[in-house]
Amino acid sequence: ASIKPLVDLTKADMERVNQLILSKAGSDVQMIPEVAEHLISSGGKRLRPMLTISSAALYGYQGDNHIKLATSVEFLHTATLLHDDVVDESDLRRGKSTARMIWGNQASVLVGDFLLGQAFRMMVEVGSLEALDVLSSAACVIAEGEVLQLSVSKNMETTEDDYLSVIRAKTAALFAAAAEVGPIVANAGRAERNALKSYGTNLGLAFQLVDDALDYGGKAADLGKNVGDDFREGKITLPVILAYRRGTEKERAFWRNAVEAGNNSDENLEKALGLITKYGALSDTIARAVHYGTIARDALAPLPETPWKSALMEVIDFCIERVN
Ligand code: 2DE
Ligand code: MG
Ligand code: MG
Ligand code: MG
Repeated sequence: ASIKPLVDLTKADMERVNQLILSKAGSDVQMIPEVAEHLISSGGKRLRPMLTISSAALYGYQGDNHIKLATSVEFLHTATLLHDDVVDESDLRRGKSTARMIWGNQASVLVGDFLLGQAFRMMVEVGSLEALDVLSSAACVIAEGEVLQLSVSKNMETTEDDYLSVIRAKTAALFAAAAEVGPIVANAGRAERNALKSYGTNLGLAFQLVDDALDYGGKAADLGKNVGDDFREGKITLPVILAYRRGTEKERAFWRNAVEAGNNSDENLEKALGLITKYGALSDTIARAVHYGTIARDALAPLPETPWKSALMEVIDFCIERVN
């Protein structure tokens, strides 16, 4: 599966989005475009703004407002990444040094704040209070998800439900909002909005489940991020929850020592990976991604058969099969 059909269908609109991204990242304060463009031009997939463009097109939208909303969505996303790499103390993203490694944590947080502000200004330009409501709510929910994640970090008693609440908030909320503002701007009905919202939510859950599997099972060269970052951080993701639950008493003691007491050496990462493999925790994590992918597919099923719909369907499998 590929995102090529979606890329091809959204090409003309995404060129306009990219123009707007560059212009709205501009500032007389030189450091702002410098830091912003480092991340913006680093070869991200632009998946979220493509969801906005396509979900508007799906309902026959003809105007220009979807361009601004898609740009807002990408700015929200970029702001969260700048902040995320500070919170996670990450060194690598998209195969490059993170902004915080080059310009420092302070610049990363502050440029993220600038982009967040610009995102909201564009939403106001669009003038849809409903779109503003959906996207501003998503921003709050994302932050809530990150704080919830922080509050359960290094806690091996974290449940699968806790984990799902975290990823629903920190990742799926933005996918959902990106997909829901399309029908909003196109003046589609409530049922259509809910269909796209459900598609976005479940696609986002699948996306993060795969992200969390790749953090253990991926290759740094594909990922553009370091493998094992989640382990080193004491982040409790589904692969860890499953391996811990299925482990022997001795193995469970290993997890508590490694994660709760922070004994996260490379040797312990290897051992963790061994246990995750032993208990099939990565393939079960991917199986959960497939499960949410099916729900995303069902959400789109009632829509008329168009190239847009099949492109969005294919994105589900792409997100599940992706290696970066
Ligand atoms: C990705 O998780 C989650 C991203 C949300 C980050 C949001 C923050 C709050 P990962 P990767 C930090 C900021 C909120 C705003 C600006 C509204 O697994 O593996 O850490 O790509 O992602 O580092
Ligand atoms: Mg991170
Ligand atoms: Mg994070
Ligand atoms: Mg991750």
